[in-house]
Amino acid sequence: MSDARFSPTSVMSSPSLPAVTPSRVLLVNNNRYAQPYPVYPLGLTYIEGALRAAGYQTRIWDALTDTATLESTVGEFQPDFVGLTLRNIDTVQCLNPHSFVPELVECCQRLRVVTRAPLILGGSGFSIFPRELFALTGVDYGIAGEGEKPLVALLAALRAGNKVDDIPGVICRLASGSVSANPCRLSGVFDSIPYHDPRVLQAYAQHGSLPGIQTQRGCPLKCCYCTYPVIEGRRSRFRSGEEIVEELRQLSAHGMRYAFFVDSVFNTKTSHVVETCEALIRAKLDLQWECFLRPGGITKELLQLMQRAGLRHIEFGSDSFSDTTLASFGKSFTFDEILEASQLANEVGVQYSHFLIFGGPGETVETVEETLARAVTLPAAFFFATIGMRIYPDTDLWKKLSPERHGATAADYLVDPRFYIAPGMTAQTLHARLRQVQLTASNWIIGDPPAAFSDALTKLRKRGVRGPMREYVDLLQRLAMPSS
Ligand code: B12
Ligand code: SF4
Repeated sequence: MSDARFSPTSVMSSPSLPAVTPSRVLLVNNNRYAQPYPVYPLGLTYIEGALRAAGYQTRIWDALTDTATLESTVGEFQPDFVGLTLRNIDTVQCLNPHSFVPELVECCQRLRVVTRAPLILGGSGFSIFPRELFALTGVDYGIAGEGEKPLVALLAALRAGNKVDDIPGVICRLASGSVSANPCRLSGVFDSIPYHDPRVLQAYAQHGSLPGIQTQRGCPLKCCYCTYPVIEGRRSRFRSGEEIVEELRQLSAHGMRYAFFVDSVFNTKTSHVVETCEALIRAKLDLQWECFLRPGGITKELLQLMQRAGLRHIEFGSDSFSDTTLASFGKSFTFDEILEASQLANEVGVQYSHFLIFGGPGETVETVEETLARAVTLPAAFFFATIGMRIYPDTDLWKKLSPERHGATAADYLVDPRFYIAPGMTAQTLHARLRQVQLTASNWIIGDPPAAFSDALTKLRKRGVRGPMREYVDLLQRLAMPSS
């Protein structure tokens, strides 16, 4: 494949490839982050499924689990295109931030040394800062938002020498040298079928990862900090119960017994939960799962149905137990609903955790104390606490703060993770307060779990122990608790 054919500045006049030319696409996952456990590259499985359906040969190179180097894989596979996924931009730890962008830039540079294939970047992290990451990494193309159809369209256009600057979500350099970024156009339906490469799936299972499944895309709600509607769109698109069962059946056939429903919120629509769970009950799969739920609109009957369908653990995206703070975060429920959902989960015997954000807009010392006092009233609950609110472009928080007015750009917020902390508190004072709580209660994790906890969990998982992290937390966190 000649260099000129795919050079980013000449795509519009490139000659077409003969139709018989086989095309190989290497898919690169550079995510080595293993907190809270290594996360299976689900986005790439959907991309791989779409590429295979379109007749491409594919291979995943995974930084965490591949024993072959990136360079030797490129040498052996000889890709015509390389697709890279960027999931995490940084660790989202206000007190100890670590950006993954330099590692991605280095990965692109390594690829440039060993291949002339065009580099195409996508993924959830990329979709939050597409123009900025496109510029920083120097890749040839970017695709923001869901990637299956746009990537297949992009590769077809490149192979045919056609224009690419009208494909939804695509970012590219034009012949003039300027950058074109097309608006994302989401598919009306969510009908993608992932391809689970047994090699990658098993390697992640060995590392203690829970395989993911997505039952819907999009979130219509408007929490002030949230990037999910930016990544997936605001319009919900649901898969049918039968499709979901089919995908879980595939995972089950690969020996998976526990899965993670990665939907931003599984219960955006009660009828979707009912349809999915009824299909799962009919299918009698030997598989349990966990999911994110919003606390509003949960009934005992719904929880029992979910439990019969395999639900073992709920992660509530509650954010705060203070109604004042919930309202200023733009949440659509109140503490009474959180309490009721927690009590119901406890009553029917489903474990649950609450994700909390301390120090966001509207937070005061009083609301922090209100949240801590109310946490004690939730039966058998577990808490994951984050300090500060990461500020992302295109969110209500961004609009409210308008960093541009103060001379900052989105690029500044990409390379240097920035967090909102409400007036009257600092990340340090919040951390000190939460540490006081944690020292007397083993059901709190602040930020990432301690390294010793993650190591112990990985060892358990390697011995075949599966299930939600929460089940080992009481014991393991005591083992890992720092002495100070
Ligand atoms: C579920 C989830 C989790 C679960 C994962 C469970 C599991 N077993 O899989 C848990 C809770 C463990 C988790 C942990 C973390 N998460 Co998380 N998580 C998510 C969530 C909600 C869904 C991810 C997902 O699987 N989506 C489904 C797949 C199919 O979509 P996708 O990966 O985006 O892929 C699509 C497109 O992006 C695109 N695409 C993907 N790759 C490629 C490649 C190419 C070439 C192309 C063209 C397109 C393309 O096409 C795909 C199909 O349409 C997202 C938010 C969101 N709505 O996206 C956050 C999200 C990915 N997480 C995020 C973060 C930060 C984390 C943590 C660092 C948080 C922490 N401090 O603990 C950890 C890191 C984990 C790790 N080791 O990597 C951030 C990442 C961006 C950022 N801000 O840095 C997100 C976006 C949320 C946010 N805050 O904005 N997470
Ligand atoms: S935090 Fe959850 S409910 Fe709120 S907008 Fe984001 S995905 Fe939707």
